[in-house]
Amino acid sequence: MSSIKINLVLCSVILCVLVCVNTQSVHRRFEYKYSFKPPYLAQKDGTVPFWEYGGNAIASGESVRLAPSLRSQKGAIWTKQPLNFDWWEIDIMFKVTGRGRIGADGLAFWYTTARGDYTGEVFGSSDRWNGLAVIFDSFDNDNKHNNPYIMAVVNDGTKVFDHKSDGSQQLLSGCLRDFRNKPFPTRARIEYYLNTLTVYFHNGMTSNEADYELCFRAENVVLPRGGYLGLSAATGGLADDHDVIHLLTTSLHTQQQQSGGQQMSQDEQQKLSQEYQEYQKKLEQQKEDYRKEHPDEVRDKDGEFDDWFESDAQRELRQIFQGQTQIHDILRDLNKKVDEVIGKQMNSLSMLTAVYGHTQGQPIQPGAAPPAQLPTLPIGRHDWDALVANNQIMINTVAELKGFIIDVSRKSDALVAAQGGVGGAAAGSAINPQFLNEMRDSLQQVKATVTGVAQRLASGTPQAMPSNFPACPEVSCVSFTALLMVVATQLLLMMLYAMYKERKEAQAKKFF
Ligand SMILES: [Ca+2]
Ligand SMILES: [Ca+2]
Repeated sequence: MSSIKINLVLCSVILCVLVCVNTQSVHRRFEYKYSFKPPYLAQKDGTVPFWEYGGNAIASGESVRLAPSLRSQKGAIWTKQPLNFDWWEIDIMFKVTGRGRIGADGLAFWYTTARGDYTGEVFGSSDRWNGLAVIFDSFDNDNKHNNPYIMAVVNDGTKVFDHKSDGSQQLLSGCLRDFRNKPFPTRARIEYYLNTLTVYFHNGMTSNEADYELCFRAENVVLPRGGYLGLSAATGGLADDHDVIHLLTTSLHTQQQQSGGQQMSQDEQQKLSQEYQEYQKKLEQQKEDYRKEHPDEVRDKDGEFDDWFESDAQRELRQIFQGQTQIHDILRDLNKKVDEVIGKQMNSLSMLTAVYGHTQGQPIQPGAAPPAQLPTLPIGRHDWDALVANNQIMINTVAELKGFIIDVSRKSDALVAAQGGVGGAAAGSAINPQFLNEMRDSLQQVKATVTGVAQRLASGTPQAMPSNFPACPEVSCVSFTALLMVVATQLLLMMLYAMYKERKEAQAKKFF
């Protein structure tokens, strides 16, 4: 027995060590040479340090517009150097915006062995790529109502991307997410570590950095080493603006890689830091030059308060979204708490049932709480009765509520019917049941009178009267058909009058 225990303890210790090693072994390093971000994203001459762009792409200090919202535009941006590390995490902040309810074509992130075209066929880049594409496809080419869609497509340089089916037969994995026209920039985090590719997505509905959700995770993904990073976008008949605000690359290293790498690259690190400082100096120099050349704008630049102001509409929108975010957080907390309360209630209920069964002398079921704990519960017969009585009261109240709701529903139905009548007074539904009853009574009376008259006519016709005698004795000189016609005319007049009256009343009611 003791040997088994020792084995168990040993196993758990080994597991713990393994987990600890696994989680602690990731070393992260920000790679500025494979990143861009505002401010001063593009330099004064329009270049982006360590990157090259082309096609219809335009870089500004704040973002890179890969493709503007004009028809048939294509553009891309690529790193100058291939990656010198195997595992990485890339965070892309982007905005796809357009005035249309649907947009096109989309944006793509690339990790490929060679830099692609600036005006290629696949979202602005080359087809038959060797490596990975993470595509944000806005337009639904196959009309399956499954776009905007985010997908990863791995290619070995031989496959041609199938636009007609939106790549649905070629994708590695993907998720349906709307990334167009969001209040805040949308974000994607693409992680490739130990041959596992994971894509997280931030839907841009909040400004909270932690609101990433998993789009997909794919294991055993083999990508070629030393690829170039790129971003591209394209428009078609429909067009969106495709703006990338930042691309931040972090290299991921295992423990062994880290120790080996550090020994190896002392010189290289020095060289890199020197290069970085030179770049910083160059930037400072450029800023200084700018100040000298534009003395009027210096005061503004010193303050840089222009960006701090916002219009009323912007403020309102921001406040609405902040409020929504708060509501969302509170609801999430509430949900958690309600779950806890329900769990506790279920526990108490099962315990109560056990106690009740015990006091009634019934055997406690095997699944219930252990009997050893029962006497410690401070619930007596009296409490139990009170609980049952309370329950009964609640049931009665619910029944009353139900009755009340049915009553209200019936009344509202009647009201709706009456409203319908007001809308179309000529319709038969405008006549209320009371009026119909009155009509029926008067019709009955008329019918009775007519029958009486007919009987009298039938019985009162004297046999003595010859058939050729004009049928106009002292009793009545009006024929039966004429009488019926008069009655019918009268009825018609009555009905018309009643309908007119109804309509007037309904119109009067409208103003209450
Ligand atoms: Ca498409
Ligand atoms: Ca589709």
